[in-house]
Amino acid sequence: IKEYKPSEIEKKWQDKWFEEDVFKSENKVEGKENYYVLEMFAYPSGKLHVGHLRNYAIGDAIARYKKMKGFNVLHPFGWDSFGLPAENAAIDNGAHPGKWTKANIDNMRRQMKLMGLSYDWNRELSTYTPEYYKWNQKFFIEMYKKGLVYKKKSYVNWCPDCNTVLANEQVEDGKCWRHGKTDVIQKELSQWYFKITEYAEELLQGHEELRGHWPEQVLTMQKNWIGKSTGSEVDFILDYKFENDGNSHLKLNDNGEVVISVFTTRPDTLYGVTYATVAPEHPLVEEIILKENPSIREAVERMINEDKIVRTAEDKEKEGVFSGLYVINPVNGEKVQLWIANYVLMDYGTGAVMAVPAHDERDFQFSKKYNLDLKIVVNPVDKNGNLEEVSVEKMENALVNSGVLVNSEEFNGLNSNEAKEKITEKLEKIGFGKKTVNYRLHDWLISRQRYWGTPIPVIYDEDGNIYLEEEANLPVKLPTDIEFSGKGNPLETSEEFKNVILPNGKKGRRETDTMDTFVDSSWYYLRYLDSHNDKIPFKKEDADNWTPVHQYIGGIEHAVMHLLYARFFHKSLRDLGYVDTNEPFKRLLTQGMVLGPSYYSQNERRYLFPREVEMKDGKPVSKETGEELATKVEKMSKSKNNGVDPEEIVKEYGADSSRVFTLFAAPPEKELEWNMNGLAGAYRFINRLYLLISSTADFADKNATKENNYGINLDARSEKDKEIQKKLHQTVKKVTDSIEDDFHFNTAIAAIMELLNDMTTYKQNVIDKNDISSESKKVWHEVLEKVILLIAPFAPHVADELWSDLGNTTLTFEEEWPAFDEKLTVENNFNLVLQVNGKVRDMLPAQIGISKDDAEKLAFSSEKVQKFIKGKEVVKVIVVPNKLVNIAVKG
Ligand code: ANZ
Ligand code: ZN
Repeated sequence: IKEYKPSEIEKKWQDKWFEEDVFKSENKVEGKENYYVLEMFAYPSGKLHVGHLRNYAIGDAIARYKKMKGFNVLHPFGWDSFGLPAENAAIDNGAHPGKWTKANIDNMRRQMKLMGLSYDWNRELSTYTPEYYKWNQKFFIEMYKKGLVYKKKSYVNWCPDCNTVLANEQVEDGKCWRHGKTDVIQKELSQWYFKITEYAEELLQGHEELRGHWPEQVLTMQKNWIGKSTGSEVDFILDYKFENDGNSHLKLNDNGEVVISVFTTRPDTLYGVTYATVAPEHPLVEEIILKENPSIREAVERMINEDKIVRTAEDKEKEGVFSGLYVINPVNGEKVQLWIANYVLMDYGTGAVMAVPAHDERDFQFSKKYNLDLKIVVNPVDKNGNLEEVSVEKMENALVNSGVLVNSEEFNGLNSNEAKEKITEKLEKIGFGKKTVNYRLHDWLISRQRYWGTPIPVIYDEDGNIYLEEEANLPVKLPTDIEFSGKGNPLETSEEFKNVILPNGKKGRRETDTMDTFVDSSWYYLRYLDSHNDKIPFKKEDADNWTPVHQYIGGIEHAVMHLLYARFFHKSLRDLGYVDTNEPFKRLLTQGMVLGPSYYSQNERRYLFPREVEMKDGKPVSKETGEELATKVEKMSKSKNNGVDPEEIVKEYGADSSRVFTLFAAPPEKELEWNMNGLAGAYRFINRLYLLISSTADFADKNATKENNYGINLDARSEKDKEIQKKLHQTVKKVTDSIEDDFHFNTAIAAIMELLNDMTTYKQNVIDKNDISSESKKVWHEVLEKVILLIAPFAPHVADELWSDLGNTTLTFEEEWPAFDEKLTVENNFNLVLQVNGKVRDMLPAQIGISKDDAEKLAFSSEKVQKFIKGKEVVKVIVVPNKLVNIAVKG
C-alpha cells in the first residue's frame, strides 16, 4: 500500500505546473465568461506570515473553483514594493533598497510556489520598477492637466519616525499608522495633493453599486470617513477697517470688508449666536489679529502645535483666546466677540464657527470656561408638543435637540427643520449665505520626503514656477548616486537628479519628493491586464472587460486607505478616458485575522515562544523556570512571539494540509484561531482520503465515465450502492452550495469529511467483503472521481496525484466541476420498525413507499423477529405505511 508523502507529491506537481506554465491565462477566451479573482498584492517584507497563507488559500480556492466552473479566470500576483522598510534597511546596513527588495521578493515568491498557488506568474508586476512607476508619472501629469493634482501650502501631518509627511488616512488616533506609538506633529509645508474631494459625492453614491457585495462595515467606515454634512454657510462681517495691499488671502466683499464665512448644520440657531470662533490656523489670525494684538501669539502657537485629533476630542478641555475683534450677525446686526479656539479646525468647513452655547455642547463648555453669554433660541418640546420649561441658570448641558424657535424674531414658532429652510432662504435673499454640503474628506496628500517611491515628474525654475516633465522623458528614474544617512530626504543628495536644464535653457531644480506608495496600489489591478506593455499602461478594451474585479480579497485595515484611494483613482482614470467602468472591485471579501495563543511571563516581563512553554496539569508553564504563564488568544504578531512560520508548517504537514486547515477552521470572513491539533487533524483527513482512494482505485470501473453518467443502471444497484451514491450527490450539492454561499469553504470541507466516513464504511462492507457487482464498480468510479474533484480547490496536489492514479492525464483544475442529480440526493430509505407484541425487536432499511406485502415479508425475514415468534401462533400483522410492522403472537 502507498504511503501519503506530501513533500514528494507536492514537489512533483509543482514542478509540472510551473514548468509547463499551466496557469498561464488569456485576456479573452472565446465562449467563456471572465472571472477576475484578486488577492491584495504583498509588501515584500521578506517572509510570508500566516495572514498571507490564509489570504492566498482563500483566493486560490476561488480561482480553482471558478476555473472548474468554466470561467476564464484571471489570477495574478505582484509586489507593492516601494516604501519605508526597504529604505530603513538601506540606512541600517548600507544595501541599496532595490537589492533588499528584490531578494525579499525572490524569497516570498519561492515560498508562495511551495504553497502551490495557481497564479499566472507571467503577469507578475512590481511597483518599484521603472516599467511600472512610469505610469504613475504619466497619470500624475494627465491628472495635473485636468485639475486633479495641485500643490498647496498648509499644516500637514509629520511623523518624526517616518521622517516624512503622512496623509490623514495614515494617522490613527493621533499616531502614525506604521509607528503606533509615535505622535504625529503638524508642520507647515508646501505639498502635492490629489483632488479626491472632487469625487466625494460619487464615492458615497457608488456604495449603492457595492452594497450587498462589500462588507457593510467597510461601506460604513468609508461613509463616515467621507463624512457628508448638509448645512448652510453664513457670512459674518468683521467689524474692522481693513487695508487691502493686494496680497491678502482673506475673503472680502464689494465694500472691501472682511467676510468670515462659517459652516453650520444648525442655521435654525442663528439668533442664538453669542460669539464666533476661528481656527488658530485661519489666515485672519496672521493677517489681522496678531498684528492688532501681538500679545496672544504664544497662545495661538500653542494651539497650532497641539495634535489635531487630541485637540478636537470630545473630552479634551476647550481652550481659546479673545481676538480683540468683533463680527456682525447678518440677521440681527448684533456685534459679537471673535475668539480663536482650539476645537475649531482649519480644514473642516470654512475654519470658522458661529458659536451657539445654548445648543452646542462644545460651545457650551467653552462659554462656561470663559464666561460668555448664552441665549436659548430653540425650545425643546415634550411628547405632547408643549414647550418644555427651560432656564439658562439651571442648564448643565447644551440643548442639542431640535424644537420650536423662540427669541428669533419672525421665525418664532417654527420647528427647527422649517426654520433651517426659512432662515437660509432669508440669508440667500439678503446675500449673506447659502445652502451647502460639507465633507470631512480632504484631498489626498501624496508628497513624501523619502527616496524609495515614484519620483514626482515636476521641475521648478529659479522662481519656483512649476514645469511638468515631458512625457517623452518618462520614466523619471530614481538615481543611484545617493547617500542613506537617515537624515533628510536621500534624493536631495543626488546632484545629478536635482539639477536639470529646462526646455527654455534655464537652470531647473527637480522635485525631490516622491509619491505616497498608495498611488502604486491604486491601479495595479489594471496593470496585470498587460503588465509588460511598454507603450501603454493597459488596453481600454481589457480594462472594460475585466473591471470591476469580480472578487477582491484582503484585510479590512485598508477600508479608508487603499480601498478608498483605488475607487478614486479608478474614477479619475475613467474621466481621463482609460476605462468605462465606475468601480475597481465588484465584490470584496475581508478575511478575518489569524489568532494564536500567546504566553506572557510576569517574572521575565516578556512573551515566551511556544517552544519555551510546556503544559503542566493543563496549564502553560515556562520550561526553564516552571513559572505559570498568562495565556491569551490574540492576533499573531512579532511583538507577542505568537506567530507561526508558514514555510515550516508547509514543510512539516504539506501545503495541502495547511490550506485545508486554514479553510476548514473558520469561514473566511471570521477570525481564525490557529491550532496545531487542527492542523494535524487536516493532515489525518487528507492522509485517510489518500489511503482510501489509492487502496480502492483498482475496484473502480475506469470505463465508466461522466459522459454517460458512469453507465450506471440505477435499478440494478444494491442498497449500499444506492446509499453511497446518494451521499455522494448530496455532498456535491452541499459543497457547491457552500462555495456559492459567500465561499463558506469550512462547511464545504466538513461535507467532504462526512462523505469520507461513508466511503470508509462502504469499503469495509462492500469492497473488503468482495461483495462487488459490476454496478458497484461503476458507482465507485463515480465516487472516486467526484470526491477528488471536490477536494481539488483546497488540496490541489493530492487531488492531481489521485486523479492521475485513476489513469487520467489531465489536471483537476482543467476538469469540469462535478455535477449532482437532484433526484439522487433525496432520501429514499427509511428505517422500518419491527415490533413483536408491541415491543421493538429490530429495524431494517426499507424503500419509501414499500407495499404492505413487502413490508410484512421484510419483517418475517428478520432474524431477531424470528427469535421472538418461533413456536408461537401469529394472530395478527399490522402495517403502518412507511413506519412499522407489528406482529401479534400467542402462546
Ligand atoms: C452652529 C451650531 C449650533 C452648530 C448648534 C452645531 C450645533 P458636522 O455635523 O460634523 O458637520 N463646525 C463647523 N466647522 C467647524 C470646524 N472647522 N471645526 C470645528 N467645528 C466646526 O458639524 C458641523 C458643526 O460643527 C457646525 O454647526 C459647527 O457648529 C461646527 F446648536 O454651527 B454648528
Ligand atoms: Zn511613522
